[in-house]
Amino acid sequence: MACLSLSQLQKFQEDGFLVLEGFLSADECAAIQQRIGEIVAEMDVPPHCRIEFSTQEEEQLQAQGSTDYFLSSGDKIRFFFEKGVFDKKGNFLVPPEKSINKIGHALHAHDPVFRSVTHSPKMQALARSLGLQMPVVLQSMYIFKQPHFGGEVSPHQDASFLYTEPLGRVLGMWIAVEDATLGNGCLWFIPGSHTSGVSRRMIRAPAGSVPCTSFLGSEPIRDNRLFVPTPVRRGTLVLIHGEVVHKSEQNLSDQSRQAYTFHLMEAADTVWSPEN
Ligand code: AKG
Repeated sequence: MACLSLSQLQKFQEDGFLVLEGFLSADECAAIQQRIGEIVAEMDVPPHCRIEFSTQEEEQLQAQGSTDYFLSSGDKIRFFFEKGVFDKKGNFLVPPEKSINKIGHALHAHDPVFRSVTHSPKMQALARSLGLQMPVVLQSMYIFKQPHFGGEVSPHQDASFLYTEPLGRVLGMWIAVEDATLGNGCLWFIPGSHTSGVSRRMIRAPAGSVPCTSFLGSEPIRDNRLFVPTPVRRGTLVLIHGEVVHKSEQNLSDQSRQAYTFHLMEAADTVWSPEN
């Protein structure tokens, strides 16, 4: 199952994404959720969420703190929150475990459960069958898509943030840890949208500059009718080409839609942009 058939490989090349049902068992998903519960129970709330701000200057400092926290999270396990879950003093307005948007970006490096999922023999077999020779893990995330208010992820291409030369070297492995449905914010794709480059690139500004990032180019307004919903059962792995356009909608249902995702890069003959 971890080895792709010729027709699966062709489908991935045509569409820019591929659904692999039953990649993880229910027990493997339950072990991931248990570990996430432990990590959340030990969570430290980041200082920029605790700052009480009243002037515009303080508000700016808080925004700066939150961007720094994000940009320096590549080798850490850090917590990112939904909007409106803290009061002005940084106290939770909802139970802490319901406040998190995602955890990133190095669960695969620091946590034994996520390390073993990311580097499992079946994941390695899958990477081999995709023809990867020197796969490196760029980042990992646990996405909560909380019931009732889990935020939308607007249409994007992953290579806008994980840019390489040449393009076509980045691959997302997205695993549904819970059922992902039309109601709770499943992924949507524009099939075949991975073949015409990237429309925008996020560029990191030199250290100390404000703002810390900017975009080259812009995300075009996409025709919503081109998006195809991809509801999947718990344990399904969705392969995501680095340039395929995808999104997910806000979760207004009463079911969460948790997912573990990480990105691989083929390192052979690839330049990872230092501006990422
Ligand atoms: C990604 O992993 O690139 C995504 O866009 C994930 C979006 C989601 O899980 O809702």
